Amino acid sequence: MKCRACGQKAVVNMRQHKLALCKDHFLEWIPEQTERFIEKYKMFTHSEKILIAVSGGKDSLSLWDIIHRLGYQADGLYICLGIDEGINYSSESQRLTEKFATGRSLNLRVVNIQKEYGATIPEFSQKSHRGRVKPCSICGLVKRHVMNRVTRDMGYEVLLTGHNLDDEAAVLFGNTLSWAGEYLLRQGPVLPETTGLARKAKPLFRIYEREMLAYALLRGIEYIYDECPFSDGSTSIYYKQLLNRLEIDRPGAKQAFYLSFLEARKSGLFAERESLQAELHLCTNCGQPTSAPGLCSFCRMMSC
Ligand code: Q46
Ligand code: ZN
Ligand code: ZN
Repeated sequence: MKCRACGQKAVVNMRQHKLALCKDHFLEWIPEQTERFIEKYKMFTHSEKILIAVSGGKDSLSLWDIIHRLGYQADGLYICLGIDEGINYSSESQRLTEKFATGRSLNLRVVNIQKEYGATIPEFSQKSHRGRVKPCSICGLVKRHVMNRVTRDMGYEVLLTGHNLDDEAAVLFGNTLSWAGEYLLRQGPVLPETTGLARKAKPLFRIYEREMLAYALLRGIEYIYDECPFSDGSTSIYYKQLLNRLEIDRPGAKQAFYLSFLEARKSGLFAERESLQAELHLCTNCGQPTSAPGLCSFCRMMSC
């Protein structure tokens, strides 16, 4: 297989684009594509202050690398969840994130959940569910709260996350299986700022996971190979596997599934629902939005 741009040996073949590229051209192509999507979906501009949520994994560190190469002003936010599970998951991912930032002279903010809120994520989960279920719902709640708080309070205009196309397609697949209208309405590459909530964008949402993996490896980015130990057996991994099976027979199926959803929504698939959108209230303690008056779920959990 030859690189379409220069005829040298290709290292990546993207069947969904009918495009094979050599290392150098692939490493140029990914930031070019990302820039194109940032502009097309009006995610943010060069004059805005950007915060990137980084976990130490391949997607978020590669995103920071790309955004930096494209000349945007972006700081990183690492949230230490206090997950150990015998593999030092949090401390190792923090070490790699700090190494990445230091090596490129980038500004990294670190929020340690245990230091700031008195317990690690597994400990919070133990308290609320007595360890019966995985800590993921609590973890998601805490991460969303902290990311939004830091973005707003530190004067950033937009928060970026490293979700790739496989992540987005798997979430969409789950939401479609249960026709979760509220979630389908909110899923997209850019969530505009609303009262109490910062703007969010996912610049990698059109890039396949395997390409992000190739990017991280070819750029020599040191990231944490282990997934969070609590992600084992998760439904999102199962949905990703199902979609990948579909992709083998029909290259581009994952991408078409997600993009045709965005198109359908744009042409009014959920128009009626949108006008009925539930009224949001602001939490009386932290000021972030909540569906019921009074405290938001994060502040309720903290007050227990
Ligand atoms: S939610 Fe669950 Fe993830 Fe939190 S506890 Fe780990 S797997 S990190 S995206
Ligand atoms: Zn080439
Ligand atoms: Zn609150």
